[in-house]
Amino acid sequence: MSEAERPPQVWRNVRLATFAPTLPGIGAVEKGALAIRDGRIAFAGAEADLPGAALAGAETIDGEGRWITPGLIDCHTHLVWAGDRAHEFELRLAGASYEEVARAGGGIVSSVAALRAASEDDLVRQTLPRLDALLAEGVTTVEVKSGYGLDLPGERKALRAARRLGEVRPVGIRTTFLGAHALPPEAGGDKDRYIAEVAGTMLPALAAEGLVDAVDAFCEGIAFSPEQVARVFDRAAAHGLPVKLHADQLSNLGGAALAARYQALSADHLEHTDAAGAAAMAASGTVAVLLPGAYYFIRETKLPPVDLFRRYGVPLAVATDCNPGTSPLTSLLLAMNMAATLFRLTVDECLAGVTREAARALGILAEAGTLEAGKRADLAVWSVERPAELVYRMGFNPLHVRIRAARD
Ligand code: DI6
Ligand code: FE
Repeated sequence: MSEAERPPQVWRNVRLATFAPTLPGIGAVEKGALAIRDGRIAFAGAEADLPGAALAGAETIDGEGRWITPGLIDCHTHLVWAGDRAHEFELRLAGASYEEVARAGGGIVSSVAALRAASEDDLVRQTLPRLDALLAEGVTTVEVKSGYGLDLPGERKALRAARRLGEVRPVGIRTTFLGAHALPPEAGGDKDRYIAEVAGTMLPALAAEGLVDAVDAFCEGIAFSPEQVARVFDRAAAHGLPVKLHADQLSNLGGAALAARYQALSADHLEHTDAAGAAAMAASGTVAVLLPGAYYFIRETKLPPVDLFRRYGVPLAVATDCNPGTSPLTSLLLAMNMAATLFRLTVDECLAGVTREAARALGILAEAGTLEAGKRADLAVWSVERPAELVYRMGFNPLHVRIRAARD
């Protein structure tokens, strides 16, 4: 039985955090009900308003006052990788910086060697425990970036493995091509030539194979310049693909403004973004994806300018950045706690940041991210008294049940 063939369900006696744009804050509905039919939300609102038709032929469930949120969305991960970087972690504990490890041939490039040596099956197998950890906390959609292949076969293998995750687990997978992540060792230091290959060969080939939902790049001194990123983005635009950017993580190269110039869905990290960058993002509707796991793990001290983002009205999302080098984090609940504690996001901002705003950052808000009739029935049901508990606790998982009722 496919998920969509399940009988209709009605949850009564629940509280809803709908995140509907018409309601303030988290869009709370106390004394709520939620109906699912054909894998879609048929009704989400006050139980008193539940139409009789929603009950026809439906299984009725007493939610016992539990809270229902949209299924959580992890909108920035590098989930598919091989091996681990625990040794590098030890080097950094002994005093080496992330940049020093990268310059010494460690870092991203060591994950490239491991990924190239792994088979597609291997990649799926090694990634599943990480995916399962996310799903166990109510995640129903995960963005997965490539960027550890850095050649056409490697990037293809990673993106195919990512897509397969969505076949073996009930989860939505959005794939992002991140060929411009790092310079592969065989490039001999020639960044321009490698970028020409990313933009001219890899991107068109992978897009033609239907493996790419969005295109990302790492704009940084240790990675690629704004001009090089722009060449990749121009090609993405020519293929009608939306872009995202690792921007202003370790220094300010004007990444946020660059992303905004290309109407990027999101600019991510942003610790070093300035007022001009925030203003540009607001004007283009680009979401600021905050990644407190990486901030914590590399002991960054520069805080992302959350107040600036608020002042200019930049939407805020929160994600794990799950990757082997700077954020081996497989808990979106903990990412919310870190965003609150380290970045001083409010509880409502954290919760919206892993639901509605994360959907916006992936360009899937019409389908997911809020509890509104017509959207996919991607839900998380929580055994909590108040939604703040999802942000406040550390290492505790109050998920009652996760529902992923329809395919993308
Ligand atoms: N920024 C990051 O934090 C990760 N990638 C990126 O562009 C790091 C990836 C890694 O070190 O493996
Ligand atoms: Fe990242």
